[in-house]
Amino acid sequence: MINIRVDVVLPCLNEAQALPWILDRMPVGYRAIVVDNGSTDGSAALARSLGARVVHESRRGFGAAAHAGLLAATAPIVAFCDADASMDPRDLPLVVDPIGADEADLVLGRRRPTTRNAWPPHARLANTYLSWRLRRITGVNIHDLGPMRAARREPLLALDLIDRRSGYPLEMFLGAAAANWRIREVDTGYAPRVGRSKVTGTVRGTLTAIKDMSALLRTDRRTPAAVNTLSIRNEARS
Ligand SMILES: Nc1nc2c(ncn2[C@@H]2O[C@H](COP(=O)(O)OP(=O)(O)OP(=O)(O)O)[C@@H](O)[C@H]2O)c(=O)[nH]1
Ligand SMILES: [Mg+2]
Repeated sequence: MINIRVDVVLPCLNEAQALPWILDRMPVGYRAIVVDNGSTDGSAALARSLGARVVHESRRGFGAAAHAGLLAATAPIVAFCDADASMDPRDLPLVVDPIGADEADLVLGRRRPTTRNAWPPHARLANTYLSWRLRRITGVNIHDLGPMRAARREPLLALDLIDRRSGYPLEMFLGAAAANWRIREVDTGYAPRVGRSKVTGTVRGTLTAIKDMSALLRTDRRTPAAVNTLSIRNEARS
Protein backbone atom coordinates (compact mmCIF):
# COMPACT_ATOMS: atom_id res chain seq x y z
CA MET A 1 0.00 0.00 0.00
CA ILE A 2 1.31 3.43 -1.00
CA ASN A 3 1.77 5.93 1.79
CA ILE A 4 -0.22 9.09 0.93
CA ARG A 5 1.93 12.06 1.75
CA VAL A 6 0.12 14.69 -0.27
CA ASP A 7 -3.54 15.34 -1.06
CA VAL A 8 -3.97 17.20 -4.35
CA VAL A 9 -7.09 19.35 -4.53
CA LEU A 10 -8.41 19.63 -8.09
CA PRO A 11 -11.32 22.11 -8.32
CA CYS A 12 -13.41 20.87 -11.23
CA LEU A 13 -16.20 22.47 -13.21
CA ASN A 14 -16.82 20.54 -16.43
CA GLU A 15 -13.31 19.28 -17.07
CA ALA A 16 -14.07 15.79 -18.42
CA GLN A 17 -11.80 16.35 -21.41
CA ALA A 18 -8.80 17.11 -19.20
CA LEU A 19 -9.26 14.68 -16.29
CA PRO A 20 -7.81 11.48 -17.86
CA TRP A 21 -4.50 13.21 -18.65
CA ILE A 22 -4.31 14.86 -15.23
CA LEU A 23 -5.18 11.83 -13.15
CA ASP A 24 -2.73 9.71 -15.13
CA ARG A 25 0.09 12.06 -14.15
CA MET A 26 -0.25 12.09 -10.36
CA PRO A 27 3.11 11.34 -8.76
CA VAL A 28 3.37 8.30 -6.47
CA GLY A 29 2.22 9.13 -2.93
CA TYR A 30 -0.03 11.95 -4.17
CA ARG A 31 -3.79 11.41 -3.95
CA ALA A 32 -6.17 13.30 -6.24
CA ILE A 33 -9.24 14.87 -4.64
CA VAL A 34 -11.49 16.05 -7.46
CA VAL A 35 -13.93 18.64 -6.13
CA ASP A 36 -16.88 18.59 -8.45
CA ASN A 37 -18.51 22.00 -8.54
CA GLY A 38 -21.79 20.96 -10.20
CA SER A 39 -20.39 19.64 -13.47
CA THR A 40 -22.87 18.58 -16.12
CA ASP A 41 -20.39 16.80 -18.40
CA GLY A 42 -19.90 13.66 -16.30
CA SER A 43 -16.63 14.87 -14.71
CA ALA A 44 -17.47 13.37 -11.30
CA ALA A 45 -18.30 9.87 -12.56
CA LEU A 46 -15.29 9.91 -14.86
CA ALA A 47 -12.94 10.97 -12.06
CA ARG A 48 -14.31 8.22 -9.83
CA SER A 49 -13.92 5.61 -12.56
CA LEU A 50 -10.29 6.70 -12.92
CA GLY A 51 -9.67 6.07 -9.22
CA ALA A 52 -9.83 9.62 -7.84
CA ARG A 53 -11.60 10.54 -4.66
CA VAL A 54 -14.53 12.80 -5.53
CA VAL A 55 -15.99 15.46 -3.26
CA HIS A 56 -19.09 17.47 -4.19
CA GLU A 57 -19.45 21.20 -3.59
CA SER A 58 -22.76 22.65 -4.72
CA ARG A 59 -21.85 26.27 -4.08
CA ARG A 60 -20.27 27.72 -7.20
CA GLY A 61 -16.92 29.46 -7.15
CA PHE A 62 -13.27 28.52 -7.36
CA GLY A 63 -12.75 29.22 -3.64
CA ALA A 64 -15.78 27.15 -2.64
CA ALA A 65 -14.37 24.17 -4.54
CA ALA A 66 -10.78 24.65 -3.37
CA HIS A 67 -11.82 25.00 0.27
CA ALA A 68 -14.10 21.94 0.15
CA GLY A 69 -11.05 19.99 -1.06
CA LEU A 70 -8.93 21.34 1.78
CA LEU A 71 -11.60 20.32 4.32
CA ALA A 72 -11.78 16.83 2.81
CA ALA A 73 -8.00 16.34 2.81
CA THR A 74 -6.31 14.23 5.46
CA ALA A 75 -2.67 14.10 4.32
CA PRO A 76 -0.10 16.27 6.12
CA ILE A 77 0.58 18.32 2.97
CA VAL A 78 -2.09 19.71 0.64
CA ALA A 79 -1.40 20.86 -2.90
CA PHE A 80 -3.73 22.65 -5.32
CA CYS A 81 -3.77 22.22 -9.08
CA ASP A 82 -6.22 23.37 -11.75
CA ALA A 83 -8.07 20.52 -13.46
CA ASP A 84 -7.97 21.91 -17.00
CA ALA A 85 -4.60 20.39 -18.05
CA SER A 86 -2.95 23.82 -18.12
CA MET A 87 -0.69 22.57 -15.32
CA ASP A 88 1.16 19.27 -15.21
CA PRO A 89 0.73 17.24 -12.02
CA ARG A 90 4.28 15.98 -12.59
CA ASP A 91 5.38 19.50 -11.57
CA LEU A 92 3.71 19.09 -8.15
CA PRO A 93 6.90 17.94 -6.36
CA LEU A 94 8.40 21.33 -7.23
CA VAL A 95 5.90 23.01 -4.90
CA VAL A 96 5.61 20.15 -2.41
CA ASP A 97 9.26 19.22 -1.77
CA PRO A 98 10.28 22.53 -0.09
CA ILE A 99 7.31 22.05 2.29
CA GLY A 100 8.32 18.45 3.03
CA ALA A 101 11.90 19.58 3.68
CA ASP A 102 10.63 22.35 6.01
CA GLU A 103 12.30 24.99 3.87
CA ALA A 104 9.06 26.89 3.20
CA ASP A 105 5.50 27.15 4.54
CA LEU A 106 3.77 28.10 1.28
CA VAL A 107 5.18 27.41 -2.17
CA LEU A 108 3.61 28.98 -5.25
CA GLY A 109 4.17 27.80 -8.81
CA ARG A 110 5.09 30.75 -11.01
CA ARG A 111 3.42 30.05 -14.35
CA ARG A 112 5.95 29.81 -17.18
CA PRO A 113 4.10 29.45 -20.52
CA THR A 114 5.16 26.41 -22.53
CA THR A 115 3.68 27.80 -25.74
CA ARG A 116 3.07 31.29 -26.98
CA ASN A 117 -0.74 31.19 -26.60
CA ALA A 118 -0.82 29.55 -23.15
CA TRP A 119 -1.58 32.79 -21.35
CA PRO A 120 -3.72 35.56 -22.89
CA PRO A 121 -1.94 38.97 -22.86
CA HIS A 122 -4.66 40.71 -20.78
CA ALA A 123 -4.40 38.04 -18.06
CA ARG A 124 -0.60 38.27 -18.02
CA LEU A 125 -0.69 42.02 -17.71
CA ALA A 126 -3.24 41.95 -14.88
CA ASN A 127 -1.12 39.36 -13.10
CA THR A 128 2.10 41.35 -13.49
CA TYR A 129 0.41 44.40 -12.00
CA LEU A 130 -1.13 42.38 -9.16
CA SER A 131 2.23 40.79 -8.32
CA TRP A 132 3.90 44.20 -8.24
CA ARG A 133 1.26 45.42 -5.79
CA LEU A 134 1.65 42.32 -3.66
CA ARG A 135 5.43 42.74 -3.50
CA ARG A 136 4.90 46.27 -2.27
CA ILE A 137 2.22 45.35 0.28
CA THR A 138 3.88 42.26 1.74
CA GLY A 139 7.57 42.52 0.87
CA VAL A 140 7.40 38.95 -0.47
CA ASN A 141 9.23 38.60 -3.78
CA ILE A 142 6.57 37.00 -5.95
CA HIS A 143 5.90 37.40 -9.66
CA ASP A 144 2.73 35.39 -10.11
CA LEU A 145 -0.23 34.44 -7.94
CA GLY A 146 -0.11 30.92 -9.33
CA PRO A 147 -2.90 28.45 -8.52
CA MET A 148 -0.48 25.48 -8.28
CA ARG A 149 0.72 25.62 -4.69
CA ALA A 150 1.32 23.62 -1.53
CA ALA A 151 1.32 24.03 2.23
CA ARG A 152 0.89 21.95 5.38
CA ARG A 153 -2.77 21.13 5.91
CA GLU A 154 -3.23 22.16 9.53
CA PRO A 155 -1.65 25.64 9.39
CA LEU A 156 -3.56 26.23 6.14
CA LEU A 157 -6.86 25.43 7.85
CA ALA A 158 -5.87 27.74 10.70
CA LEU A 159 -5.67 30.67 8.25
CA ASP A 160 -9.49 30.52 8.29
CA LEU A 161 -9.93 31.61 4.70
CA ILE A 162 -13.27 33.23 3.97
CA ASP A 163 -13.37 34.09 0.25
CA ARG A 164 -15.22 31.47 -1.81
CA ARG A 165 -14.72 32.91 -5.25
CA SER A 166 -11.68 33.91 -7.26
CA GLY A 167 -10.13 35.85 -4.36
CA TYR A 168 -9.29 32.58 -2.55
CA PRO A 169 -5.70 32.20 -3.84
CA LEU A 170 -5.01 35.85 -3.02
CA GLU A 171 -6.51 35.59 0.46
CA MET A 172 -4.34 32.53 1.10
CA PHE A 173 -1.23 34.45 0.07
CA LEU A 174 -2.15 37.52 2.17
CA GLY A 175 -2.98 35.37 5.19
CA ALA A 176 0.31 33.49 4.88
CA ALA A 177 2.27 36.74 4.55
CA ALA A 178 0.48 38.26 7.55
CA ALA A 179 1.37 35.17 9.58
CA ASN A 180 5.02 35.55 8.54
CA TRP A 181 5.11 32.27 6.68
CA ARG A 182 8.16 31.48 4.60
CA ILE A 183 6.74 31.94 1.10
CA ARG A 184 8.66 30.66 -1.89
CA GLU A 185 8.05 30.84 -5.61
CA VAL A 186 9.22 28.16 -8.06
CA ASP A 187 8.85 27.94 -11.85
CA THR A 188 6.14 25.60 -13.17
CA GLY A 189 4.88 25.01 -16.71
CA TYR A 190 1.69 26.57 -18.07
CA ALA A 191 0.08 25.18 -21.21
CA PRO A 192 -3.11 26.12 -23.07
CA ARG A 193 -6.06 24.63 -21.18
CA VAL A 194 -8.04 21.70 -22.57
CA GLY A 195 -11.76 22.49 -22.99
CA ARG A 196 -13.62 25.77 -23.00
CA SER A 197 -12.12 28.72 -21.13
CA LYS A 198 -14.17 29.90 -18.16
CA VAL A 199 -12.23 32.70 -16.49
CA THR A 200 -9.06 34.13 -17.93
CA GLY A 201 -10.08 33.63 -21.54
CA THR A 202 -13.40 35.45 -21.07
CA VAL A 203 -13.95 39.13 -20.33
CA ARG A 204 -16.65 38.37 -17.74
CA GLY A 205 -14.45 35.90 -15.88
CA THR A 206 -11.51 38.27 -15.83
CA LEU A 207 -13.66 41.15 -14.54
CA THR A 208 -15.08 38.97 -11.75
CA ALA A 209 -11.56 37.91 -10.73
CA ILE A 210 -10.36 41.54 -10.69
CA LYS A 211 -13.41 42.56 -8.61
CA ASP A 212 -12.88 39.79 -6.04
CA MET A 213 -9.18 40.49 -5.72
CA SER A 214 -9.54 44.27 -5.53
CA ALA A 215 -12.04 43.90 -2.69
CA LEU A 216 -9.50 41.83 -0.77
CA LEU A 217 -6.71 44.31 -1.38
CA ARG A 218 -8.86 47.19 -0.15
CA THR A 219 -9.37 45.44 3.17
CA ASP A 220 -6.62 44.65 5.57
CA ARG A 221 -7.57 41.08 6.42
CA ARG A 222 -5.51 41.10 9.59
CA THR A 223 -8.11 43.25 11.38
CA PRO A 224 -11.33 41.69 12.72
CA ALA A 225 -13.36 44.39 10.97
CA ALA A 226 -11.94 43.35 7.61
CA VAL A 227 -12.76 39.71 8.26
CA ASN A 228 -16.35 40.67 9.11
CA THR A 229 -16.69 42.72 5.95
CA LEU A 230 -15.41 39.81 3.89
CA SER A 231 -17.72 37.34 5.51
CA ILE A 232 -20.73 39.59 4.95
CA ARG A 233 -19.74 40.02 1.32
CA ASN A 234 -19.47 36.28 0.82
CA GLU A 235 -22.82 35.66 2.48
CA ALA A 236 -24.43 38.17 0.17
CA ARG A 237 -23.06 36.34 -2.86
CA SER A 238 -24.23 32.87 -2.00
N1 LIG B 1 -14.26 29.33 -13.17
C1 LIG B 1 -14.56 28.44 -12.28
N2 LIG B 1 -13.73 27.41 -12.14
C2 LIG B 1 -14.04 26.50 -11.25
C3 LIG B 1 -15.20 26.62 -10.45
N3 LIG B 1 -15.25 25.56 -9.67
C4 LIG B 1 -14.19 24.84 -9.96
N4 LIG B 1 -13.44 25.38 -10.94
C5 LIG B 1 -12.17 24.85 -11.48
O1 LIG B 1 -11.10 25.72 -11.10
C6 LIG B 1 -10.00 25.57 -11.99
C7 LIG B 1 -9.56 26.94 -12.46
O2 LIG B 1 -10.54 27.51 -13.26
P1 LIG B 1 -10.29 27.92 -14.77
O3 LIG B 1 -11.63 27.98 -15.45
O4 LIG B 1 -9.25 27.05 -15.41
O5 LIG B 1 -9.72 29.39 -14.57
P2 LIG B 1 -8.57 30.13 -15.34
O6 LIG B 1 -7.37 29.23 -15.47
O7 LIG B 1 -8.37 31.45 -14.69
O8 LIG B 1 -9.22 30.43 -16.75
P3 LIG B 1 -9.48 29.49 -18.02
O9 LIG B 1 -8.50 28.33 -17.99
O10 LIG B 1 -9.29 30.39 -19.19
O11 LIG B 1 -10.90 29.02 -17.93
C8 LIG B 1 -10.49 24.66 -13.11
O12 LIG B 1 -10.01 23.35 -12.86
C9 LIG B 1 -12.02 24.74 -12.99
O13 LIG B 1 -12.65 23.59 -13.49
C10 LIG B 1 -16.08 27.73 -10.62
O14 LIG B 1 -17.11 27.89 -9.97
N5 LIG B 1 -15.71 28.62 -11.54
MG1 LIG C 1 -7.35 27.49 -16.43
